[in-house]
Amino acid sequence: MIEEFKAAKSLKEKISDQFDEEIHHTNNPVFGPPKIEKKYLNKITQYLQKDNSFYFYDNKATVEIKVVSNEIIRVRLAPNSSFLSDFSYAVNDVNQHVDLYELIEEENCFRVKTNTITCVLNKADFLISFEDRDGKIINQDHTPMHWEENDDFGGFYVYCTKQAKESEGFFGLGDKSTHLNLRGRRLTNWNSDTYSFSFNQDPLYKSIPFYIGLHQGESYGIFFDNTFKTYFDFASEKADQTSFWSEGGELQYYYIHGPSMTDVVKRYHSLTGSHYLPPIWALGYHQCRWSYYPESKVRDLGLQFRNRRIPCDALYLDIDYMEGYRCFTWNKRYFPDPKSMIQDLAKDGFKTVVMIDPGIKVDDNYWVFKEGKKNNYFCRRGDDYFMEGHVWPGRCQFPDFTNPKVRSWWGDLYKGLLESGVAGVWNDMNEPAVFGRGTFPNDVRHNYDGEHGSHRKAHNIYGMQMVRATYEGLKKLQPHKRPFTITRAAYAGTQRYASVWTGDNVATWEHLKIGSLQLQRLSMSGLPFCGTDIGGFSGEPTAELFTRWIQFGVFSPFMRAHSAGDTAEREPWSFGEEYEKLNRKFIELRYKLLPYIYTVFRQHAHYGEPILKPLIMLEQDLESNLQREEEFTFGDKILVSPVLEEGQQQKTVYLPKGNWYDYWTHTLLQGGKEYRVDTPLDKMPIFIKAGTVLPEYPVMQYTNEKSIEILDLTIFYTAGHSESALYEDEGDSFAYEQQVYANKKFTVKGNANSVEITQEVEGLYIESYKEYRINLIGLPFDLTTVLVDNEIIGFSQNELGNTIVIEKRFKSILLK
Ligand code: MIG
Repeated sequence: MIEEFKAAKSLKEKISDQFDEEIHHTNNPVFGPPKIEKKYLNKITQYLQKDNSFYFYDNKATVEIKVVSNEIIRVRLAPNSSFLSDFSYAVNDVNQHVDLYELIEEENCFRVKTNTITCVLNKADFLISFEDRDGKIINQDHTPMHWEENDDFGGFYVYCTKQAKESEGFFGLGDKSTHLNLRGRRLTNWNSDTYSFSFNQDPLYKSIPFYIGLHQGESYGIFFDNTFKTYFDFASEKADQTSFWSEGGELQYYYIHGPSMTDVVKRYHSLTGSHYLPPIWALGYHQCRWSYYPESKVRDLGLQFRNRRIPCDALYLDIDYMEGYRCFTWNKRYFPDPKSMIQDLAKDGFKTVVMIDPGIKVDDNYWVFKEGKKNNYFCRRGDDYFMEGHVWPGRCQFPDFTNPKVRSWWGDLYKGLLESGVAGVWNDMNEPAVFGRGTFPNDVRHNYDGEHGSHRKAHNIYGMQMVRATYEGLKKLQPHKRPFTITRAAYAGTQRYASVWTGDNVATWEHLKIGSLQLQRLSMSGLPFCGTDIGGFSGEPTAELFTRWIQFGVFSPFMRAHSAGDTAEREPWSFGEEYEKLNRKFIELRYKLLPYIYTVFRQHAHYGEPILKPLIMLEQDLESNLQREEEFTFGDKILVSPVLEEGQQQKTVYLPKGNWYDYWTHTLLQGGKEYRVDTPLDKMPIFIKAGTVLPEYPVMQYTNEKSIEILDLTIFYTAGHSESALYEDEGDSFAYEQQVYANKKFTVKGNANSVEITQEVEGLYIESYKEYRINLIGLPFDLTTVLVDNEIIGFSQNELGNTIVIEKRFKSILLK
């Protein structure tokens, strides 16, 4: 029988006795030091409760089980019973609302229970499992948690091995360039600059140690919050086991309950934060290249967009705008008067986004270097030398972004750029990348917000802390503007500070496919504002490939074309007139869909809804969907299946259950089966969920170019009850925090011979338009009467069907 410890003190005493027994007397070397070997948790001998944390002890190690919310439980292991400090760059909130929790001791186990889940700890072997409310085991240890002392660096290698069920699928883990289902793969998290990476190459730029397991329609998540080099083996080495382990730090993970995959992702966001609502211009089309210079070239680029009537919101300046690649300077030969140039571009509706890298040139005549040196802001090696390495500017030192003082200094450095009118910042090379040796050596020291550590501990969060400094700086310098930042390296939680792109891809059809996998995966891994370099960074796309990539770009959360400097021109018009027309058509589509896209971002910011949902998230109960990876939705209402093959004139598309309308023809299709869809180059398969109220803006050359006079709402009929949202606000300010937004909920109730549409509006924002033009698609009856708030009004017929124009604050419409 287990002896219950009532006071924390007695367990502490027990733990320190344990340490005393282990002291080795070095002046009496009769025995060699103990052999280093893996050690496993043993029989549970004692336990202790402190509020919502429960401690279990096996005479040597202690495990903490903490109830974070009704659906989230955190597990931590302290091999010698002393926990590391409870600090995380990823997690915002470990003390969420919990309705109730309790500990139940049974003969063979302990049960830590909330009203939704139970964490079961076996007394005999310390195996841990998680059960749902019905007692069904969702996830369980295969082997007790284990560790091995690290003789070189101190601390432990830590391991957790769980059972992998037969046919269980695994998803998540960030930017991995492999199939959506990770089963059968072993992957590593170690941020790496991987120019021209290939399919299955690993690791890449980002480390997101979060995955979702899915078995027989039920899912759960595991977030292994450990910033050291981590590994995941998804039934690869052994078909019945999934393991994750790390080279240091603490074995600390969160079990996140589902059973819906979307709920797992939302709950993961409740821990690590969601992406804030970006400025709406960040959702337009962006044009980038390494590099647009000099000034005349940039101005010409802007002119071309406007003359050719191709919408565009942002132009990017890559490293060549700087003086000798010195961050926060301008090359005055290329850009003699950046402020005037940026102002003129702004008059034409272009935002200017500039690159900033972490490497600061070692140059005693360069103010940034001087300030950093004077204040001791640069990273140092184990023996106190400065961390020096070559990057674009030549020999560089690197700010320690894990030091809050350095972050605040770095944030303020943007002052000059913002005064010149720069609207957004692009942080590159922050894995960190160093020419030749790849990244920093392990002995580099970091402040780690006072927690201190070597580069082994800080490597995976270095880029995140850099872009955090950037984000916080922009926010502080321009408190009324939403920052726009983009980063290449990331760790879990980076979505609070930046959008991401997938780095240096290649202009091949295979890379278009990889990009689609990466963006779907990033979206289910908590980094929803993501994009690829449209067209491929290195190499030359054919005209057809570029157009197909633009099409995919319309449904990429971040839509930016980018290319390396040694490639041919890569603008939407670079491939001749025929293709220019096609590219324009699809960029215009992005702008038409902006009110929908913006609403999807709001739903992410507010509720943690993923932006892209791969098909498996929509129908997770169908095992056949485990293999599908080309169809995904953008938000809940638009499903696409980008064309990913050369010369493809038709493609097979699977539509999940429910009814869907072909966006182009308005043909109604029944879901739950596959269709052969025509895919000439001027089309990509796009489907709208039946029941949707889809808002569309008129095409503009950039967001907010004109005030909208009438808003198009297209109602895609279905029988039964469906809801849609529309969110609008000022687009670039924080006025929405004072309720200056218009958040609308449309409810459509369809019957065989009538449709009722109701609108609820919340918020104080006044839209520029006064009316809606409502287009009715797929009514199953001939329209004879339209009642708006109980009054009869007229309707008209156009090529799309029936149309009514009504005042925007209507409460209900009845169609008969
Ligand atoms: O060593 O700034 O991924 O987007 O154009 C290459 C030049 C550095 C890598 C980025 C790419 C960017 C390029 N950069």
